[in-house]
Amino acid sequence: MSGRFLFPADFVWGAATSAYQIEGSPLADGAGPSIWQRFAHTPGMMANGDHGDVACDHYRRYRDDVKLMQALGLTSYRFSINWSRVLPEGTGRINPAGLDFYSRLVDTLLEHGIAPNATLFHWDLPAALDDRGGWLNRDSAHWFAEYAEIMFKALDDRVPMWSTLNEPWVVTDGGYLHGTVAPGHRNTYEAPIAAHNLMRASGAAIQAYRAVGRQQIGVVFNIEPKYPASDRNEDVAAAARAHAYMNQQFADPALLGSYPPQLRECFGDAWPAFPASDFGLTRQKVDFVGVNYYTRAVVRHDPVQHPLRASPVRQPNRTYTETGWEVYEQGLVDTLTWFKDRYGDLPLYVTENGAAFYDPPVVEGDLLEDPLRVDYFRRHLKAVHAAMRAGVNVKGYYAWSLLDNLEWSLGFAKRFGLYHVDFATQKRTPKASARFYADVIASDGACLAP
Ligand code: GBH
Repeated sequence: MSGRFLFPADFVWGAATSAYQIEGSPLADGAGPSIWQRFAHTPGMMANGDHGDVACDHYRRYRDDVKLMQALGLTSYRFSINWSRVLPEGTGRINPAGLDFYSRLVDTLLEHGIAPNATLFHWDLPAALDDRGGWLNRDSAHWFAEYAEIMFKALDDRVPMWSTLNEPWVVTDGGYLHGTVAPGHRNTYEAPIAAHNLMRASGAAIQAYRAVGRQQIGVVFNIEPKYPASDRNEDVAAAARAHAYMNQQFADPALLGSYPPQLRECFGDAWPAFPASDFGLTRQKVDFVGVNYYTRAVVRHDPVQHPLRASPVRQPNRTYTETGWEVYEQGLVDTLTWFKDRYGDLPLYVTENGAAFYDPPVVEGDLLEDPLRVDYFRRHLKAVHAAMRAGVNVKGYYAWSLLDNLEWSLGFAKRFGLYHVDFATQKRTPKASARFYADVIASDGACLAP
């Protein structure tokens, strides 16, 4: 048995989910509606008319789902909290039943030896706050800090790892620039404002944590390396713009206290003059950073694409997943090393990594074979190890996702789960990738060696 792919004994092995994608019962027990509740019930927004009213029914089946986590051997579980369960109007009045759901989930995880990793915001803003301008309102930083402090006071004695935001880029690019996710706006002027307020909110929540929290807090970014399609100057510059927009627009204000210059160049008039004093708020000491990695992009200059003047180029003879994303594990090595080079030697977690592929029909008693997903996980776990050998401080890995779930506006058809979910019966069936991941965890990665 080669020791080449052995991970340290304290390496965190996890799986991730998010509230609106799995919980169902979005209005149960006094919860208020979120913008995803609203968006998913707006005709035309969701593939196949899908919505999160039931999803994986995790709100009622969470005890069974924790057993599935235990069967994998997970040492940590990353979930998100639906803000409007706890604060139905987003601020002010607390709904004790909503708080209690997360308290029971946390206790159940701990009873099964699984460390809770809680994300405060995975895109489901309370609808009542959207009615007050949502992330375009500068008060959003205070609203978020108020909610965060309530959660810290309720759960920090039992939750060792917190994140403020999941993937703010998706919120602003999809939610404010292109309208593909909630709240569904298409406005070049709004996107940078929402982005800035999200990072002010993250900073305000971290400040609140330093006053009342005792464990670890960080923030989670989606990072996707951008490689130029050729070595021509215009393609190199296009890749740099795409990189600044997706990978630096959020991490730079959080970790360096500034924005990369390409953003002003792309947004022009729509780039606001942000008060210099805001960067003291955005830049807070974090205990770790979470990196969500799925794919890379190869980018060319494309003058008609507003605002980036850049387009992705499809690569011939490569494997693409069912969401159209290239399988490219070297991008994870490059991402982790880039992060360390730019932002310093912070503890990093891969907080999401996974792939949608079509799975064969479930046959009772047979293992559900998903060889492309197994291959995806194998390649990316080796890539994590390669980054660690190159000196990056990666402390854990979370597979996306524990369960097939609501893939946002793409609906239930795109399946990322280690466990297959039959959405008609709620039956969970392990895929071969679940067995593979359990073997990786049980062997500390030794089974990855050829
Ligand atoms: C994550 O977002 C989310 O956190 C999670 O909720 C979601 O279910 C999961 O991933 C799977 O989607 O090739 O030009 O289309 C993913 C963020 C950003 C990753 C866009 C892929 C592809 C760009 N994604 N990116 S493109």
